[in-house]
Amino acid sequence: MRIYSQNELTCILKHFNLEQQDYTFKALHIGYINDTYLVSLDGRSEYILQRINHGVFEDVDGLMGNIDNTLNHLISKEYCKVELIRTLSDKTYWSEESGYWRIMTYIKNSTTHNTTTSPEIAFEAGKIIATFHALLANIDKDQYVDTIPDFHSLDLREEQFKKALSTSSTEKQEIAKEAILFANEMLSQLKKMAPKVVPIRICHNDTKLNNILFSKETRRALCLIDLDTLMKGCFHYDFGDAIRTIVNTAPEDEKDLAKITFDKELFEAFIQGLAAKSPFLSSEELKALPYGAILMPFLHGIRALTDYLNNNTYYKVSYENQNLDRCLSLFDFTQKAMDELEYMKDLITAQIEPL
Ligand code: GN1
Ligand code: MG
Repeated sequence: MRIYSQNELTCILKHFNLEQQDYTFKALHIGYINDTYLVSLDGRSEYILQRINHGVFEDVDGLMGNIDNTLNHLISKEYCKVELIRTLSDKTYWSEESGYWRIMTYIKNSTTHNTTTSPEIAFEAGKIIATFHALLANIDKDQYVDTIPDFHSLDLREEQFKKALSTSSTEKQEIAKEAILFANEMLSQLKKMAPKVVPIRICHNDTKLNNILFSKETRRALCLIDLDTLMKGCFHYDFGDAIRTIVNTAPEDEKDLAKITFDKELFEAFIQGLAAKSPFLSSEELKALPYGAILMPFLHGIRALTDYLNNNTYYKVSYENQNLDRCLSLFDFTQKAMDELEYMKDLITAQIEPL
């Protein structure tokens, strides 16, 4: 990540409709895609400034339109409002040679969790995801652009994986031998398991635990952040991304696979959080949830493996083999979720009422 100077960032802020003061900027090394800065005034955090990764998100205008439209619908006393600061010419982002920039309000006294062992946090996560989906249930889907077409398509990820296999070094393939074997086996299993009819919704499409803001005071979940992948999708995508980061108490790139867990207490708390809202999922969607809990860690694992084989061209990595470590850890959780398929089915049927 190229770190922009205080001066450069101050110049960018001048294009936005906010009081021009002596802000300070701190680079936050979060996420694998965008560059994020915390903007503070007199030691108080005020805004989040981001440089959008245009290599990954080609249609920035469409992406910002999706976010703007969604924020107008995420209004409820059970959901904390995040606002986009517009530019002086009333646009939702500023673009110049250095890239595409946007600013959002910072929610005071908020925090995120990379991992958790707390059933209370798992419950809150389930509840806020349910609230988010209930608020967006009747939104006009045609207004949305696909910010990354086929983002969670298994076929696309398989194709990219096969292409990477055909061009990568034999040395890398040897190092990743077991992961490649597992990927091929799971691809054929998941194809057989895929649900036939699942309704399309507007989904967040990246509901990992650290994309949920929590209040430091009340410990309640406040809202979802990182809205770049808001677009059409199936609820089981958002379910699976939450499960892979909540029910597994270890981080996504954990090297010690013995630490990867499928923690049933956390799973149950998350399900109870979903069930705490009035029913919003159809019976087809409920049936697809266990599949989502296996699909999503696998999809992220195969994407990380593909990027490892491609010499780390997509994700930012902090060390050479990070993508391989992420893959192995995500594949390990995939297998652990697979082993709990029947348990998940029974619990979901017992706890969540369909629409
Ligand atoms: C990427 O940069 P970040 O963490 O928001 C990725 C997600 C993954 C995530 C972690 C556009 O998101 O799909 O869940 O890494 N986003 C994109 O694995 O590829
Ligand atoms: Mg993201």
